[in-house]
Amino acid sequence: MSTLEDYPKIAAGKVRELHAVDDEHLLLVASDRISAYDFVLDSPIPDKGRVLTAMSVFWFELLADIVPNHLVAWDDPRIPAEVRGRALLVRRLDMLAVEAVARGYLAGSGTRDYERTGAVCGIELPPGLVEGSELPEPIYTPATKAPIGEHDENVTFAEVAEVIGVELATEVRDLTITVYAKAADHARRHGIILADTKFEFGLLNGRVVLGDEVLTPDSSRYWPVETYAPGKAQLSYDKQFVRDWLTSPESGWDRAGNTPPPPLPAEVVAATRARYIQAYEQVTGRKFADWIG
Ligand code: Q0Q
Repeated sequence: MSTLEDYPKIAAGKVRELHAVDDEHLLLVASDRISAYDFVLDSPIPDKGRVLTAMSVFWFELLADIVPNHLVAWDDPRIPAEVRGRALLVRRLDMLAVEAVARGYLAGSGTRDYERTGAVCGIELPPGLVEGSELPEPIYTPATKAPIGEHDENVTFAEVAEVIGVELATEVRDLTITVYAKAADHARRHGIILADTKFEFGLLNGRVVLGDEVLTPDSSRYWPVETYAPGKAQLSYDKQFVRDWLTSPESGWDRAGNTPPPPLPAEVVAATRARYIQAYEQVTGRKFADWIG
């Protein structure tokens, strides 16, 4: 049985790592770290890595009829025991240099773009939309990959086409919308609004393949249907307990300053863990207790 040290780390994000297994395979490892307000918090959320890995597996399976993916295995002798359940053995892809973002609702940078220009990524939207509005139909708002800690920069379809060619840019755009629409429909029928998501695609033997994690609360905005109301910032399905505590007087933290947030109280950690598990079980209809690791 291998250990993680056998696999050189080739990339690291705020809460994930990528290791090389062999010429054809990588190991995508999810940690229990959580980020909020652009900080990685000192307090890990137990099982967050396993829940989000299980979520990606569910979505890859549900979407396999409309998009090929890079997933090889989640329970395999090549996956070290120390990360079993929170690591995916994946095919090595030639990643496309675009963050393929689909938006079904107005939120975050999209709202700021819209308020300033009436459009998002150059896509004109009808007047009168507000923060949280459902869009008439999902839109594709690609972005360039930013270094860790910086925000991706929204770009137009034409700018993407300049980098990867119009044919690939078109296929990535169409896949992004189609895959998002199917996932958002499924989630909504299970009580969760998938407001937007970010996909990463790569090439394998000339085919466009879905890579990275997919449709997790780290790569998507998950909103509870029961509290959804356009006209204000929506509650986060998974991070609201963390955000509320950090911005409460109890934490003593000044969000406007540049100091790192304090550690989370045990009850906020426990409640957040429970929310990740609840999101998984609500979306997949599976029991998290049945997941490996
Ligand atoms: C690849 N990433 C993401 C990342 C830092 C993950 C490169 N199958 C693949 C994948 C995947 N997934 C990648 N490259 C080649 N083949 C994924 C953005 C970055 C930590 C974890 N970067």
